[in-house]
Amino acid sequence: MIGTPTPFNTALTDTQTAVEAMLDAYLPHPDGPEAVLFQAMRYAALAGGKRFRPFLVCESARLFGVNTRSALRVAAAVECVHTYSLVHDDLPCMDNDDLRRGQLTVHRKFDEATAVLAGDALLTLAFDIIAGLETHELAEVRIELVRCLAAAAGAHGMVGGQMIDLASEGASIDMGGITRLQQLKTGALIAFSCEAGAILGRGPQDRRHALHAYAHDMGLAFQIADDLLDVEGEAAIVGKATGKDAKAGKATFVSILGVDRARDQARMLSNQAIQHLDLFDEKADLLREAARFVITRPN
Ligand code: GRG
Repeated sequence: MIGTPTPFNTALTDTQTAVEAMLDAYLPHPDGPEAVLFQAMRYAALAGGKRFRPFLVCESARLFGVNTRSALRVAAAVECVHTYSLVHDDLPCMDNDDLRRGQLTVHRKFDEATAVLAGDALLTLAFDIIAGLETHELAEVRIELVRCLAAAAGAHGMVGGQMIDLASEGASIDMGGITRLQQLKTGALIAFSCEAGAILGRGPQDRRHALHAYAHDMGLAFQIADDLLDVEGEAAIVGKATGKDAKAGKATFVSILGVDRARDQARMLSNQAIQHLDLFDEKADLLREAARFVITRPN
């Protein structure tokens, strides 16, 4: 999936391995009358995926000298929230998808009720992991992480964005509307992932703001790339059905701007994201690479 071994690809692969080991340790093993729920949680969370948000957590944490175990716990928590959102997004009452990360979606493999419960349990597991003493010795840091993750995932973040997305199907939506929708639906969790390192490392406000600005532009570039993959990508490589946005009559960056302008916009945002990192030294090079990766990724 990742291609030739560049420093960025190697670091992303290392994060994938480490976060998957962490998820494996925290996810319950199928046992007892609720075994199917545990099986579904493991099926969803250990199915691959780029682990891009965990990578952002780990790299932002490295900028502030945070220990690896703390960063990986937050990374695993973010991935639990992201996985829950995908499981629920795929349900028949939402996007009604059969394929995710190259395998059957959770409700198709198990059933709808199990998929709803597995998503719920992944979301709550995330907060259990973050609140644990091993995440940070200071309760105020753990509370800030909980509060910021809740804000990113909830009604004023990802869930709110999903609601706007559902409500705007078939409706006309302009560039401002689609930008806000995507900032909430995809951008908020990406922004939390980038800021989590600064929270863990108690970084100064100017560096936190710089990471926020970086995440803002990169999140939008990530979403435009996703819209382009839906138009141009092959399902076998993307790991999910493509061409869905146009079929559903959904407004996207590509439907509003067209393919060429959307690609230019993604490039511009990726460059702008990199400029926001100017106050960091070469320790931020992998985050600079990440901003390039989001617009060139194959899935
Ligand atoms: C159901 C509460 C709720 C929210 C759903 C994030 C989301 C909101 C839905 C996902 C739908 C989607 C395809 C959004 C586009 C951007 C996105 C989040 C893509 C998937 O993320 P990747 O590419 O996936 O990081 P992997 O599989 O690599 O983890």
